[in-house]
Amino acid sequence: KGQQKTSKSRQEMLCQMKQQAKLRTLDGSEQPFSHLGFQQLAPPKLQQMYKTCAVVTSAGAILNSSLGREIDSHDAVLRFNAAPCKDYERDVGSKTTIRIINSQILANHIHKFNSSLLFKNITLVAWDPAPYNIDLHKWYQHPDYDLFKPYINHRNNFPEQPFYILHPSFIWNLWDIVQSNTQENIQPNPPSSGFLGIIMMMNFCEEVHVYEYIPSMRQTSLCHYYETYYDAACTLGAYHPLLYEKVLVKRMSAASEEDLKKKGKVTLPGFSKIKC
Ligand code: NCC
Repeated sequence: KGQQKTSKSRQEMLCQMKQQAKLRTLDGSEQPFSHLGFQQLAPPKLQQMYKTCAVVTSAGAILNSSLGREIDSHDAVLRFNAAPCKDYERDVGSKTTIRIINSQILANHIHKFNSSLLFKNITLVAWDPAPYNIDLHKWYQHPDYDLFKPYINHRNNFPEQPFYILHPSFIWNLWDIVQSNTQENIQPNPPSSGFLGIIMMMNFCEEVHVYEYIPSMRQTSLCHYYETYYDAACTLGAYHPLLYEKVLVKRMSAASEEDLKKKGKVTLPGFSKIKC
């Protein structure tokens, strides 16, 4: 009773993650990208290792957390899309090492991808929902939002800035892992940037500290800490299988009740620390 027969232990889930969620970015070795010169265009593979990392979600609940100092104490800090630090340093910190951006950021001019300081002097990782069957030709012709033209431009204009595109196989592998650990049928849409980022960081951090992904006692329907827009779906999910991602992250984590409640923080071991 209670325990479901099909549910894996924490260790088994971590092991599945380590074995099936190796980071993969577009390297131009496949068509149509090889023909388009992506082999020369893509930067050298990401391989720096960090000891401790922070993943800072954009949830409204991080407001009034005073977590900024703790977040900045990590060796690397991951942020999402257009989430700012300026004016929110006390709660979210001021250090950014990597930013995951969905293709709307590249395609939609309101985000000023080319000129905004949010996207300068950091590593960028972009993604777009490709078809589940990973038909790269179809994806290139019909991305959800056109990220390829802005990517090519940006790589040519700022060749020194590390800028990657997630390989769709990484994204859909993660979806498969969420589904394989969930009783219900989840929606056939990619995981949220938050989940992609958490698992990406497990690839090159010994310890991953995730803030306000699993909601703290400050849980609110305020969608983002940086704008006054209220929608509970931001925290629980509509398009993305967010709720199921969060259940999985919580099951994989080793966090005290206190860290969860007060900080909305869970800690995950990096792949290098998982023994299978
Ligand atoms: O909102 P978004 O995500 O940029 O948030 C980044 C990640 O933080 C986690 N989050 C956010 C808010 C909240 N209340 N609770 C949370 O747990 C999630 O893990 C989320 O992924 C995205 O995933 O890329 C998303 O992007 C926005 C939007 O495109 C960008 O902010 C750019 O404006 C999407 N919103 C819309 O398309 C309207 C959102 O669905 C997902």
